[in-house]
Amino acid sequence: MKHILPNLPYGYEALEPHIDARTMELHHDKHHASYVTNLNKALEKFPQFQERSATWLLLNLDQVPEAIRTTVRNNAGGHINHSLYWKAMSPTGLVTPKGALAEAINHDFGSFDDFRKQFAESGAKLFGSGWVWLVREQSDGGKLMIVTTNGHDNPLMQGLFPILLNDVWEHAYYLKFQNRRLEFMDGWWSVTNWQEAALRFEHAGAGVDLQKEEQDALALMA
Ligand code: MN3
Repeated sequence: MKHILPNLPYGYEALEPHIDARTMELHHDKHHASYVTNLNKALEKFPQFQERSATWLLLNLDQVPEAIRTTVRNNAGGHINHSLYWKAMSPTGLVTPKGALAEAINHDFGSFDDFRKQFAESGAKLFGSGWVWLVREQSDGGKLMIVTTNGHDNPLMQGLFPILLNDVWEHAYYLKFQNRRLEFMDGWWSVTNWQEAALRFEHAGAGVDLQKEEQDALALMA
């Protein structure tokens, strides 16, 4: 079984002017595609791992042969995170979250504005390449938190379930915004897919075991 590059759920130009078409094209067709290619290539010599999902590989790196462990970490992570990322954006999304997710954001951050401020600050402070996430703790009544990860690590590696993510690697914004990461992040709220975030929030319930977590993650990516 080979890992497959998912199609973008909208056109390259769909998120203009907040994300330009050329950036989307390169980001999906070159960057994400290369993570898929590199992951498949790394697994060529290890057929016993070819049936494993990218999520399983990322969460069981200690079982992955040392010769390909770093490559798998970077590229399985890159594949998973970008698959989530395309779905975390929409040209026609809600501008603000609704329902249970909105209530949880108000409860755990004080207000939606405070959440956005903290999210932006975390993204701005992250040194180098990485991701900023809204996550939910996997405990009963799990609290929402903002975390960042370096490279292509995913919060599931810390037992935190991803609700929403923004890519703050320079390749996500450099063509249009150059060094102005905050400006990119600010415009990104206009294309945030709060419907998808709400769906993931519903799935991030209490006491979820990793196997089910993986199935949920894969189902949401399908
Ligand atoms: Mn990226």
